[in-house]
Amino acid sequence: MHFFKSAATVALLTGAYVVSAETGERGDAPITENNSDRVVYEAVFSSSNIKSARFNFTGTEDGVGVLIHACFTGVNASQPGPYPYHVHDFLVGPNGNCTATGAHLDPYLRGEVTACDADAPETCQVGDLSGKHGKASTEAAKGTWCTSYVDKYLSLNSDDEAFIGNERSIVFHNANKTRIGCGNIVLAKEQMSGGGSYPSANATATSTGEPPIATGGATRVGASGLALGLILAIGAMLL
Ligand SMILES: [Cu+2]
Repeated sequence: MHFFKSAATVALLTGAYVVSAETGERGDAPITENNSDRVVYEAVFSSSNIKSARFNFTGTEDGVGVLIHACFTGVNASQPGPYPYHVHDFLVGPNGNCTATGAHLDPYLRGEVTACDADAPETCQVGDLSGKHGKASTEAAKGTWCTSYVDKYLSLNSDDEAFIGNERSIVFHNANKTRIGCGNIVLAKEQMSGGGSYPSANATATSTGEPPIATGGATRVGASGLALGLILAIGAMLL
């Protein structure tokens, strides 16, 4: 066990050494904790340039970060891709006005000047989802394109500066950064029953319709975590 810990420390130090320091005025974004997988936020929207965009945000089994599922359907083929998308500061304005959403969620004041380095996501704007996890594919102009990932820097807790539930929105852009669709992030489900903070993987974390949700993903994470644990245990015995 000691060996693995040392290796991890070396990897961390090496990583820190090569990463460029485009950190926020207020420092790097901290990894968030206590994000319950019984809480679900959603953003669903359409516009003249995108038939539908659906986001589902939920906590994770271990409470670290936020699990995101997103699907984009029917982007107008005249809009150049791939498509950046972000969590923005404010709600959508009257008549679907995306300009009203303001800038990207950036509680650590990192700014826009230098592009996000996906290899150092803690240095990126918290709301820069496509910077950290990749832009939406042009496949979304031919049909539906979906993605799924855990973002370790968003929060589902209202006392966290990276909270996405306090009147935030999602904005979908074309490759020229023009805002071609936007929608508000709203609370879809909050299930507080049961004893522990982090229920088992088969706990209900469903929502209305697509995209398909956390339950399966959380189970898979659990299974692979178990497998990893076994491999580490066997490795330790061999040493
Ligand atoms: Cu944006």
